[in-house]
Amino acid sequence: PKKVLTYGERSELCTHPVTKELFKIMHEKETNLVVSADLKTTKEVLQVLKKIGPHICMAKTHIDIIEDYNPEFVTQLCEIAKKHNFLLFEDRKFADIGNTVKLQYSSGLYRISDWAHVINAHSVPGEGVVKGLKEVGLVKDRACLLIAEMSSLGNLATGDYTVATIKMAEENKDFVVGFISQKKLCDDPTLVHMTPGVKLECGKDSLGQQYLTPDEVIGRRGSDIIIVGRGIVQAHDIVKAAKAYQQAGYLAYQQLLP
Ligand code: S5P
Repeated sequence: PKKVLTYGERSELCTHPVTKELFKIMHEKETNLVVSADLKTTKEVLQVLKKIGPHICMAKTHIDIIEDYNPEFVTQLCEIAKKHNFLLFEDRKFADIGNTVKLQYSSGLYRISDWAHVINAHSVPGEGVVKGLKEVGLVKDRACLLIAEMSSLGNLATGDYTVATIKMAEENKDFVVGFISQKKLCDDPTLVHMTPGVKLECGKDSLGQQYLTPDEVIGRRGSDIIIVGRGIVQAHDIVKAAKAYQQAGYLAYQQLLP
């Protein structure tokens, strides 16, 4: 069996600045937790991130959920991220032709490429989606994750679609740094696997979301990062919840090490 590398070792192997930084943060802060701050006001998002910043390696946003968006919000978001040493991931799930995603990434109200270290894309349009995003992101040292699998019931990102997505990532490693997936999909230690649909107890919601535990995702399925939304942001005590996910995710990782 292959030796499992530490986050520190993987950081050294990475040539992309974003994964190099991400694995370094994971190593130093002892966390493989990404919080999904799916909240409707700038105040709520900032409050949550200020509180749980020490426990996360990255914050995932859905910027288009926010009702009182203003550019000052992004300035504050960047300040908190810097202070607590975590990266920003806008979960935009780009899924159009290259020319359109290029505009969506760089322009409009949100100017995502100005502030998000990481974005993600569906592979369904074909390689043009990556090429378009790359034209904006490469010069800014940004990174992209491809959605190779999904957590939701009955999703179509399976089988040959997943295989073709892995190939698309491997062929665009200057910009694509890994996957949104439900398990480890390839052995390249410089590619990162991030898994949503995580709660301390498995189960589902009423709209097809399916949950796995941190132990299952990191320990058994070999993913690198747990993405947790409602498990943290809807908890009675969000700091306590963030600590619990940080601990569960990190312990599962440590148990894999030689
Ligand atoms: O397959 C996926 C991919 C993503 S990025 N399933 C998901 O749930 N997500 C996102 O992860 C989703 O958009 C949401 O922001 C988060 C999961 O939230 P939770 O509240 O169910 O933990």
